[in-house]
Amino acid sequence: MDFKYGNPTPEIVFDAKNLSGKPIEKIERKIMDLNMIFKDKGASETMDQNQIVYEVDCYFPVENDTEGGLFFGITRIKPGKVGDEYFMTKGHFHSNRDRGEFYWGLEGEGQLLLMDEKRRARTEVIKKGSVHYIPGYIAHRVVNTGDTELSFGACWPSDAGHDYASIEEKGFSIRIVQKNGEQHIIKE
Ligand code: PAN
Ligand code: ZN
Repeated sequence: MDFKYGNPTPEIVFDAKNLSGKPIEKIERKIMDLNMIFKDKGASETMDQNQIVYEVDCYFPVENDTEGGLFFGITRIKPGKVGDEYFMTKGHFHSNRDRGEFYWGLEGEGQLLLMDEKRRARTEVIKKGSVHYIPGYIAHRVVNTGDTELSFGACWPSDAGHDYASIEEKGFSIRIVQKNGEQHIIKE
């Protein structure tokens, strides 16, 4: 690594729309990848399976599983609903449960759902300028409750890993739905 003082070229640059610079890994999640997470399976099955729900641009400066390293990502969630439930990320615990993470809001507005292993859940409003510390042992998911794209940044340890299976199996204990034009939290 070059430690020259004042190197004018940053490794990567970001805005609310993308990440660029060094090689960036792009992940797309479509309705077909997310049928299991929404409550109304009938509604998701009738939608265009190729519709993109969210995209993630990731910068992995070190190998996956490196102890002491960090990863960086920008997630953009489209506005939309499956039935009355807003578009959202899959959500996960970290495989190495004690690994924490920072999220910060860039554009749009939504809710960050946080749930511990006893399924106790709470929410934080995520919007431009909000910063969220997600401690270890806490599952996290972001829901776009607005009518514009919601984007947020994330930084997590390179040896955190993602446990999606627990969430696919049992879900979160709360969901965010729209009723009479307003957002509501419902318990599972
Ligand atoms: C984030 C998430 C990203 C997409 O970078 O991976 O927002 O959400 P899902 O991974 O739940 O599909 C993060 O939390 N990394 O650990
Ligand atoms: Zn995470």
